[in-house]
Amino acid sequence: MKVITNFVTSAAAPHQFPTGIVPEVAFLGRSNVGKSSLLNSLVGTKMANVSNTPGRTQTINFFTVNFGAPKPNPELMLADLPGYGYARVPKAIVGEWPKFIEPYLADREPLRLCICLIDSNIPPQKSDLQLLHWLQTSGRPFQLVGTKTDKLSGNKLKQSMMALSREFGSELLPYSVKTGTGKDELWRKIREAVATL
Ligand SMILES: Nc1nc2c(ncn2[C@@H]2O[C@H](COP(=O)(O)OP(=O)(O)OP(=O)(O)O)[C@@H](O)[C@H]2O)c(=O)[nH]1
Ligand SMILES: [Mg+2]
Repeated sequence: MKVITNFVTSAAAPHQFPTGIVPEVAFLGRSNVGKSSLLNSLVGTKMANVSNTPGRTQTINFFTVNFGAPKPNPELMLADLPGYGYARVPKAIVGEWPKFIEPYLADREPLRLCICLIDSNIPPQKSDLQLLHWLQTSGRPFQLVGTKTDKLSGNKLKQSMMALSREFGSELLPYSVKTGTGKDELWRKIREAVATL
């Protein structure tokens, strides 16, 4: 499947969010979990900035997607969000997070699916549980994804994914941008979520 992507805008406040009715999918997770990398892996080109330094993405960055061929209207919007909860990110950045993330999650009308990224290499984190709880109580559909699965092998990966699924009360889809694991399955979930308007 050919994916055509275009950058739309970077928003640091709700009034800067793009208007329109294109169904939208958001990428959420702690700083450095791999949100921007996963978005790039899905669309097959380097659209979003990736970095070793946590806190790299500080605005909500919007990208349009068309499948197969360019069309007058986008079929899908992807939103790359800033991360939360990374201990080494300066307080100033973490402190800013809720100011525009929470309004985004609470009020964003075209939002169809929240893709919540969880690092498959580390134990469950309180900040992830808090986000999940928030999404569950607000009724936002979400899909958990376990990132960086290439760093673990065999039994270790299986055990870690099972422990995380148990803790979060929802299945995690394994993903690696290095090997491409999970890409087809995640696209299926996205298209499914977008089709049920
Ligand atoms: N081994 C491995 N490394 C990964 C994978 N995905 C991301 N990374 C690395 O993790 C680091 C952070 O990736 P980003 O995509 O910038 O993470 P982010 O969640 O967007 O981070 P913020 O924008 O700071 O919130 C980078 O060094 C990536 O190369 C993966 O599947 N496997
Ligand atoms: Mg990022």
